[in-house]
Order: sequence, then structure tokens, then C-alpha cells
Amino acid sequence: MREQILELERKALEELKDLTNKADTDAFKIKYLSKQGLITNLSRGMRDVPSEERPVVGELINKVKREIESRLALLETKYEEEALNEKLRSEKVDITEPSKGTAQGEIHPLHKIFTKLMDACVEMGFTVVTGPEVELDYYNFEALNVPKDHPARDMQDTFFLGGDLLMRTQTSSVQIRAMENMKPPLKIVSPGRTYRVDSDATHSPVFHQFEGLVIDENISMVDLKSMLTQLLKMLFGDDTKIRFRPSYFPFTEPSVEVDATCPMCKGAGCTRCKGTGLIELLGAGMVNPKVLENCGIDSNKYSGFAFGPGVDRLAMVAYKVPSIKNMFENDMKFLSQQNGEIR
Ligand code: FA5
Repeated sequence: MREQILELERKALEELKDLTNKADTDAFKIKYLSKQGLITNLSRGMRDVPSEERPVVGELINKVKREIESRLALLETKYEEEALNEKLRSEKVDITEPSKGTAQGEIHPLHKIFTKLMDACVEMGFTVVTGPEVELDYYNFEALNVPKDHPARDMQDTFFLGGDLLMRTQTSSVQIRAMENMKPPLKIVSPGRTYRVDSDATHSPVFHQFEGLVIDENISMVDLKSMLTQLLKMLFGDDTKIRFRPSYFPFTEPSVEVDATCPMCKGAGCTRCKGTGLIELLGAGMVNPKVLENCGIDSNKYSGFAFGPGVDRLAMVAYKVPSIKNMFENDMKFLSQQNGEIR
């Protein structure tokens, strides 16, 4: 038995010398030290050893086992260190390398225009109110003097949702809600998303409007003209020329469309303004007395004006944006070109 143990030790130490990697070391450990390993088998053979020799043989087996274990442990530590060093080498960070930089966000042009409009209107004493985007036909059309058979409905290609519900086509719906809930004198603006079945370079199915409404005694077209002129000059600069052009909306009488000097050609005429030197910005007018009466406001005592710019159009003009789609694509290249102030 002693010879067998010493022979096994000699063989094991010989094999240990040839181990060069972790996989072989693991295989060696299984071969000698696992439950079915050669050393464990030796211990099982103790049964056949005469009882008086057992302590000595047992001690010899343990000594051989400890020797193999300690040499194996040294090898394992060596391979662990080598693996760690390799990992550190491959994951090394060169702190002297120049940084790739981080993409910097920009405030969206639409948000900038909205902020300018809001700031200007709040400064002029307007209160901000909002309304629902999924709207009742009544608020979007009927109460605004556009009954079901009115041809003006065709001008606003509507997303109907079934029943009396639709996606609002204009923020003018908020005028009605405000007049129903607030008593004159009234001075409100209402920013928000609007929806139409419409899509080309200047039309989007989702766009933004900014409704303004003033109701008081003795409000006239002069108030509308002077307020809008002031607002648009605040946005586009004092040298901007404003033109009021007769138009038609069922909810205003008289109605106007308001144009401003084309910022691309400064009024000289270009492809953007189709040679006119002017760009259409918004619809406006004196609130139709029928609309006031629909909301329970005495039209003999009160009068008012309303206006509704397309905010995406204002931003397109202010930032010289070629297509309304640019506003919705969130392309970082486009956004980073829009970081100048309007004025
Ligand atoms: C209206 O929507 C009226 N509610 C405006 C108004 C308010 C008139 C108060 C009188 C009193 P209109 O359909 O013209 O009007 O739209 C107003 C503006 O919204 C347009 O001048 C345009 O700038 C913008 N607009 C309309 N449709 C789209 C669209 N599909 N995409 C982007 N902008 C649009």
C-alpha cells in the first residue's frame, strides 16, 4: 500500500509539472481530488490495510493529498492572476485620449415660438386657458356658427371619431368653452395641438394653433389691428410690415387674414412667398354676434375679436424651415441648426 501511495504521488507531481493552463489544471483536480479521484480511491483501499498499519498509511495518504493540494493551489492562484491581468490589459482606459463629446440638446423651435408668444401675451394681460383635443362637434363647429350642412366644414378636413366626437381642427373650440365658463370682460389665449387630414410641405395632420380672444364693451377692429401688429412685431421685429386682408370665417364678421413681410427675402419676393414678399400667418376677425349669443353673452353690450395663428407656420417663417415635417422628425442635425434667437 505504501508503495502504491508513493507511486501515485510521484505520478501526480510529474503531471503537475506539465500543467500549463487552467483547463488542464481543472482536469487534474478532478482526476486526483474529486469524489471519484485517485487519492479518494486510495482512502477507500484502507479497508484492506491491517489495523495496526492504518494510522501510518492514513497519515501518508493525507500528507500526499496536502502536498498535491498546496501545489495545485499555487497553480490556481497563478492562473487567476494571469486571467485578471489579461482582463485589465484588454479593458484598459486611456484617460489621455480626447473625449468623443456628448450630443447637446437644443430647445425645439416650436417650443421657442410658443414661449415667445406666451410671454408676449401674458405681458399684454392675457390669461392662458386650454381645452380638450378630442372635442365635441358642438364646440369645434356648431357653436362657432358652422352647422352640420355648412360648406365651411369642407375647409377643415376633419378626423371624425364617431358619434359627436372628433379631433379638434382648431383651437377656436376653446373660445366657446371659455365664453361659457367665464364672464366678460375676457382676455384669453389658448395654445395647443390641432388635427386635420392634410399633408404637404406646409400642412401636417398634427399641427399647433394659438387662439386669442378678447371680449369687452366697445372692442373694435382698431383694437384687433393694433394688438396683432404689436404681437407680430414683438415676434419678427419692428421692421416687419403687417397686412390685413379681407377673408371669411363663419365665426368672425368681418374676418381677415394677416400676412407679414417674408423673412426670407425681406419683402423683395422669393419662391417661399411665391413672389409676393408676404407670408400668411393667421386668421382673425371680430367675433360674430351669433357666436356671442350662442354662449349667452349679450351682443348688444359686448363685442370682441379673435385670432388664430398656426404656430408651426410662425416657427417655419422665423427659422426659415423648408418643410413642416422637419418640426416633427426630431433630427438632431436640424435641431442644432435652430439654436439662434428669432431676433
Ligand atoms: C382657423 O383654423 C381659424 N380657427 C383661425 C381663426 C381664429 C380665425 C380666430 C378667426 C378667429 P385656418 O383654417 O385658416 O383658420 O387655420 C389657421 C392657421 O392654421 C393657418 O393660417 C395655418 O397657419 C395653420 N394651419 C391650418 N392647417 C394646417 C395644417 N394642416 N398644418 C399646419 N398648419 C395649418
